[in-house]
Amino acid sequence: MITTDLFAASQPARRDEPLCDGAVVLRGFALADEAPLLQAIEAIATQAPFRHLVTPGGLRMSVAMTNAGSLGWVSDRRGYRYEAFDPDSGKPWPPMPEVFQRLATAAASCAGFAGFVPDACLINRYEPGTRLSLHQDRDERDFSQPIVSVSLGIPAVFLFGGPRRADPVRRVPLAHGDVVVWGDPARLHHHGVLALKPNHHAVLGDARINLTFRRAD
Ligand code: MD3
Ligand code: FE
Repeated sequence: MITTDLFAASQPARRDEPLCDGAVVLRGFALADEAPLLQAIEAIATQAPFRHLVTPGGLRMSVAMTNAGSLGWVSDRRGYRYEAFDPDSGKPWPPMPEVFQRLATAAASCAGFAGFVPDACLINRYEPGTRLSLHQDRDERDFSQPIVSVSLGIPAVFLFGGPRRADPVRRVPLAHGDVVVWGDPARLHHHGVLALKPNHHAVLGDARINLTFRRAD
């Protein structure tokens, strides 16, 4: 069919990798928006600097975090929750940039979750040696809403388990520009990130930045 051939000739090949029912890796999906994404992250970090949160148990997280959107994820001795105000400044979190929102909605739609409108973007910054131990994301109101993650900078090995903590864990390498959509029934699967190896990225330096888009409220 002519229209199919023209489309194939004009678009870079999409290599979507389903991980399981509900979860799909969209390789390189964010590359087209690289420059505006990085510019937006820089602007957010100027208003709401990356910081190391403390877990309810009193441990300093090795991942540095900030947020954009009407709600931001925070952790302290009192617990994990979403807050409308940055506890460090008392000001609202920086608004969700348009390029963030558009990318998250488009990725979710590619994965079969039409109409996803995130109200929170948690921004995680990793350096070599930083890890994120196995956990579930359950501070959001509606688990039928997916989470969209965007990886930027140096590569990481993502750990993807199952609904129970003891379920076997797969290792999924994630590179600059990769986007993953995690929806029902993978939404409550355990996941984490292995300690990053020493590495360098031409644009981001010795760092990985991960955006996770959520519908918190
Ligand atoms: C699978 N972040 O912020 S993103 C987190 O790379 C978090 O910074 C990791 O886990 C990172 O909570 C992984 C991928 C991710 C996010 C949410 C999920 C995977 C998920 C929710 C359910 C299942
Ligand atoms: Fe998570």
